[in-house]
Amino acid sequence: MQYQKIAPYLILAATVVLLSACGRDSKPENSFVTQSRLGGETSVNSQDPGAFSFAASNLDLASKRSFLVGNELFEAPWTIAPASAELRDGVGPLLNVNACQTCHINDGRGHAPQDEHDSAGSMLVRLFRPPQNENETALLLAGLQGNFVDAHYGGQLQDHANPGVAREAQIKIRYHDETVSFDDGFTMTLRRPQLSLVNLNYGPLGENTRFSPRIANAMIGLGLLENISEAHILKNADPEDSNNDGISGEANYVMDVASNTLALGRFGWKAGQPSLRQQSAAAFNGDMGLTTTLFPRENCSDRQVDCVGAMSGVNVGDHVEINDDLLDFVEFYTQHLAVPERRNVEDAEVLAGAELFTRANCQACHKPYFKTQNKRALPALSNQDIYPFTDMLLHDMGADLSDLQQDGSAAPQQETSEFLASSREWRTPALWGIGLSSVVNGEAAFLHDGRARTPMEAVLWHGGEGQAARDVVLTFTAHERAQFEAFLMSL
Ligand code: HEC
Ligand code: HEC
Ligand SMILES: [Ca+2]
Ligand SMILES: [Ca+2]
Ligand SMILES: [Ca+2]
Repeated sequence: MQYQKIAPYLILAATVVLLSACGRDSKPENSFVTQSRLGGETSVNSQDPGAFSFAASNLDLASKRSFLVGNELFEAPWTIAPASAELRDGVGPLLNVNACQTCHINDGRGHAPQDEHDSAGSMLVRLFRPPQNENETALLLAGLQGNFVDAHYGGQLQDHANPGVAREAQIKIRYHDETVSFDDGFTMTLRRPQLSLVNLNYGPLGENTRFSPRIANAMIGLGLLENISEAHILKNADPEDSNNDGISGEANYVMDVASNTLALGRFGWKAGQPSLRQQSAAAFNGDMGLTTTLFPRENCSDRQVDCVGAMSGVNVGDHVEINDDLLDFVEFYTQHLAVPERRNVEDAEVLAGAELFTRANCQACHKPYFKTQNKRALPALSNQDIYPFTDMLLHDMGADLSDLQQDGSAAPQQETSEFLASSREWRTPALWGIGLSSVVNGEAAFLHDGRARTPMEAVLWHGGEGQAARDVVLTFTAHERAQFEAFLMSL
């Protein structure tokens, strides 16, 4: 009797020993196929609409309290100055919205307007222009200037303003349907966006001003990405494509405002920000009209007189609207949102889908595995085996995804950039949590401008260095497409 009870365990133990002995699954970098804890020990088990809002599960209690303070600052709206809640005032005069969470919906991604009548509530439009003379070109080449911006409207379009100040304009997006055919004849309809700004309140845009529309990213696992060593990221860079695989990941180097030096870019769709602190301070400034020690000037251009003259929420004793203590909490919050665990990792269809992901060479850019470095100040984020599915590098994704011709014009347009990222280059986005995106935000959209309604649509827009992977996907049969999507939705 005893024997019967013990035997299955013996067999199981023997199998485990055998499996780990054969090597393949024992190394963390090879085990992404059945790995469910994508964020290492930070991972949480949830598939609810709140799945992206948890603190890293390995945070200690005191740190969880800091996280909650940061969460409050991320979620609650800021008010117009002067207000009684004086630590929380100073929003505007120009802004997109008055809370971080309005764009990062439920700590998840944003979306693009559904049609030309819908508002752009969780996205923004950056405004770039090409350099106009040799001096400006030299500044770009030296990395001293990330880009040049519109003379009247600055580097970002704010579509809201406080009373008494005119908003800059409204964002309108129209879509044109396009059909893509798989090799077996199955077709899918993609929507190509065409962007225009209407009701421009500060005169016409500069003749060469180009639009770079961007939806808000999901907030999960960002502190882990910040804690991958620069050396590990650069190991995958291959700017000249010396291994001849058609893929030439490149690092962005961007201005670190606090130290006034160039640093590896990690955040934003073009890796234009070096750290979560600077990205958050830039969001306070550009998206909400709130000043910090990193960005102490309101986001008004010199020609926006009402904006320059409006009252700000500078508190007695401070020179800025958000002091460093508050910024510390927001930084801590953005570092410590947990990554949800994968679902159905042992499901046969999902396992087959993982094979197809590898067959299409998606992992050439969407790198499954990194180990984070050891940072004493950030114990929860240290030494973690993580599976983000990004290389954190820039790739040329082709003309369809370029910042040029966004207005639908056919005339050739001069190149724009964000530091080293050209109009066609984007940082590989992490894929962890992607299968829960629409649970968290019912309108979740994909790619930098939210044109894709599903992860599969996002894949079908891959051009440039991503074209070969997309072309493999077009050969998939109906059953393979289902397996491939099952794998993506398991992430
Ligand atoms: C108007 C919408 C909007 C608001 C409000 C907003 N964000 Fe964002 N957020 C974005 C967009 C769009 C991006 C991508 C930016 C880019 O590519 O340049 C982004 C990117 C980020 C990232 C980097 C994510 C990544 O994966 O690289 C962080 C961190 C972030 N935002 C934090 C904040 C914080 C903190 C606040 C509030 C202070 C905030 N955001 C408010 C739209 C917004
Ligand atoms: C050459 C590098 C490269 C390859 C290969 C590649 N991708 Fe991407 N992927 C990117 C980049 C860069 C983006 C962002 C493009 C943009 O936003 O315009 C992206 C975006 C995505 C998105 C949307 C993510 C989001 O947050 O909106 C998905 C899903 C995706 N890729 C899946 C895949 C799959 C599946 C494959 C294999 C068939 C693949 N990719 C192959 C670089 C690559
Ligand atoms: Ca302000
Ligand atoms: Ca502006
Ligand atoms: Ca290469």
